[in-house]
Amino acid sequence: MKDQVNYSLYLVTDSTEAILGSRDLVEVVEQALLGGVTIVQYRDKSSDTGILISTAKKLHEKCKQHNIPLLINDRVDVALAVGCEGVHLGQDDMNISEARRILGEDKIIGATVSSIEEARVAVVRGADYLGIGTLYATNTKKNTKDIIGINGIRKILRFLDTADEASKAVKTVCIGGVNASNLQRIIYQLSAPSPTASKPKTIDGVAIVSAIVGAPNPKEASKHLFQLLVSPPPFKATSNEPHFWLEKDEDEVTHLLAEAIKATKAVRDKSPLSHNMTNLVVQNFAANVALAIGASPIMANYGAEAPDLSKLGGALVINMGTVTPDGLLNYKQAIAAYNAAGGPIVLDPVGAGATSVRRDALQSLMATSYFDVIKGNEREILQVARASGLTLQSEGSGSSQQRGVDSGKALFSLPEKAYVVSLLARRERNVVLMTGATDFISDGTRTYALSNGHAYLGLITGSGCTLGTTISAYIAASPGDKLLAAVAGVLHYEIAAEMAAVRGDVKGPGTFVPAFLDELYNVSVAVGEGKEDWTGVAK
Ligand code: 3NM
Ligand code: MG
Repeated sequence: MKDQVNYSLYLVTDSTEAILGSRDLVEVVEQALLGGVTIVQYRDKSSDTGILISTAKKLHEKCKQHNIPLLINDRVDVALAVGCEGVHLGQDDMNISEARRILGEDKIIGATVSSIEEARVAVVRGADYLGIGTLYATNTKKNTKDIIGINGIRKILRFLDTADEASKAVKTVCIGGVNASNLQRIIYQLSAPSPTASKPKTIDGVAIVSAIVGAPNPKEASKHLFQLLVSPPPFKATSNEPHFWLEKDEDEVTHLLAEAIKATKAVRDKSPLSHNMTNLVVQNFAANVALAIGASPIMANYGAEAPDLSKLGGALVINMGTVTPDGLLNYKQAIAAYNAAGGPIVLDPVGAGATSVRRDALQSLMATSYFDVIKGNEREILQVARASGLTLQSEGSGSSQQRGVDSGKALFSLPEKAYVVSLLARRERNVVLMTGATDFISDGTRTYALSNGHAYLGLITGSGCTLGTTISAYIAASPGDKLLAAVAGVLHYEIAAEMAAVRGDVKGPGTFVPAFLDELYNVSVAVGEGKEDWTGVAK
């Protein structure tokens, strides 16, 4: 019985004026049950014992009608009086072992945990499930101990996964700030395949207060949340069979190039919108690059425009090149719109390691967003890896402090780079591109090394940024396999650079820029119109 409990949409009640208002709690819970919540916790921190028991009895009646377990927050005595299915205990409540002695093996006992140590202790003491939080800051509970974010929850899940059998078996829900706008992303990010476990521990559910109890219509709200829970998120990446590190497998190269040609044609045929929220330095160049490859650019840094723009079938580029507090809010507004519409987003964390402001901005964006592609140079990607909570054993000899936005000296060997990129992509469930003389790109299962391009790209401004623009157009035009689309974008861009660099009229970086725009355009026309392919020039 106990192991059949469905924790997926876990309602925690609240009887305060701020959330419940003047409504009747029993009525609200009944609506939520009709909407599809799968388990209910009665949480009332202020009522007298008599009221707690009489309300709990009414709630238990309703829950039984729907065959849904009812748990009582904190009060083992109330649970006993009512005969409901169990209790939920905070860190300051009765010890789990004592509650177990009183309630017996059949009752459900859950525990609030916010750290690995608390999780370990709760499992040892016999908790059936863990409520892990606080995920995000919430108005519902102001005195929460720690805001641990997605990474904090991941760490606890990973710990449980690698500990004993009881830890592997314990159920988990996350709590704090979960609502319809972030539920799918939270589940998606907490369900990433693990590098070590073949069937990694994932979150079993989300615990929610205000998004249900405080909703104008708790039944519709629960129904909507349940629907989101069981549907794939709009931004879901296509998952493919694992491939292995590509050295020079001829078949694989032929396949990649054939796909790249299709993707180049698709950009030309569809002329997708490339919505750039980018820095002052590259706006003009990025727009020209987008036009040259056949895409349709818009430079729109105002987040309020994004809800409309996100519906046009294009992709968004977030380029942190000139981040400001205002800019960060605009990014977040735009990211929320594209994540909701399923429009792909490319994150270009320009100079992410350079200042604490940029490190914090990256951290904050990573914690609240899904990015389909993250591209950057070695130091930027290392900063992203840190923001994602990856601990890298060896970070080479150099310091990770970045000067300016140039790429600096290499920190990792080539196989290490490939490994970092694949680890990060697997963790974020997206595509990660680390640029350099050799580019590494991975979706966590397939990792490619590409070595096209020309040294002139390192001598002009915006070559990294406009590669992000190029990739955005490619994934907008070919969303089915984002890795192949991004690879195609890289190939188009870098092969055009090679062709430009050897032109007779190119004498240096200055003359390279217009020649590069010409060749981006020429590749697009030649491949897009099927006149020739460029497989011959790919290395
Ligand atoms: N416990 P909402 S956060 C009851 O972190 C509770 O342990 C938390 O409310 C914890 O879904 C929380 O409205 C409130 O954000 C969650
Ligand atoms: Mg408590």
